Amino acid sequence: MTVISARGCGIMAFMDLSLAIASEVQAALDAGRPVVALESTVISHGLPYPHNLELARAMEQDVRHGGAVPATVGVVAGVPTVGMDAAAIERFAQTDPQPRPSKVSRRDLGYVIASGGDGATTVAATMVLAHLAGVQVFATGGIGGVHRGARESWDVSADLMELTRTPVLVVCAGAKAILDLPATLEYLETGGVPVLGWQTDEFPAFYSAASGLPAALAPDASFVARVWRTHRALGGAGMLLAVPPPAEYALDRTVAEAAIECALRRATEEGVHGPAVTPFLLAALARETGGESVRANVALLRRNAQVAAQVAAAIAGVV
Ligand code: PSU
Ligand code: MN
Repeated sequence: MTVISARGCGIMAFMDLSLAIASEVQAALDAGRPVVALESTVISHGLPYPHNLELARAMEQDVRHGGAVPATVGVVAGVPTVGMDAAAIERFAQTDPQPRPSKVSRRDLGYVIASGGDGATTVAATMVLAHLAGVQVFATGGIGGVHRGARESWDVSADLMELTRTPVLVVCAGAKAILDLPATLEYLETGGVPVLGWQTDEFPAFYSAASGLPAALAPDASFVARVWRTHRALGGAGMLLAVPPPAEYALDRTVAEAAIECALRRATEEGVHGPAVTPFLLAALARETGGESVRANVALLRRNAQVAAQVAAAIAGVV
């Protein structure tokens, strides 16, 4: 592995892969200072414009306020990038440019890189690139999981598999209630992925704090850092830290559930399947709840960025 300086960013070259790492990110990694990775699918496919752009900027600010360096991850014109610049983030957020960045999970990385396109990385693909760059902590909204009806559709997000193999600590608000949450937790248990709850022993259901499902209570960032180091020393890979959504933005559980039912029905009626399912459901939910789901989504993403910065600082040993 060699590191060559380039315009404003370093290029880390692996055998057949060059990774662009923003110089600020590389400097922090070299000095052992905290870095928090952020994903780009939530920008391109998770939230409507302009909320997505405001959110991308706000999350970077939140990470900085927490004393860490943000690294938004994506494939920019065929270049896998850890620490996208403002122009790239803006392009990924825009609705107009054609073609739009594609949604890129682990299996799609090679294709989008080889074809020189823009790729918005999911949780799985962001973990892959963050880990190659040496970033340990990643903040997102919700991870993908086992979809309802997976027994017929086999729709299980690649995020889950990635957590079982790639050592990145993912800070999230649990998995969206559009999913089968008990089945998602079963998968994570089988895969040896610890599921910690941030100051709670309940696994959050994204739009609301309550799911009735368990998480392992983590009282503070230094505790999370100790669990992480031990998990890694034992040969473990990914780990989840689930943060309940801020109470003032949380959606009422019955309202959320009704909106989800409706969104799922429409997805079935319209024959939506594959990678299109999650973006479709998110957009349908936003309409169903008159934008309330988007406000909740933004609030919890920002909270997760703040918590991730604290945890990254504890892992780096700077607090
Ligand atoms: N959950 C959200 N918002 C999102 C996603 C999930 O609340 O934007 C995105 C993430 O990028 C996640 C992906 O990795 O959807 C999962 O997609 P799929 O279910 O197709 O694996
Ligand atoms: Mn899927």
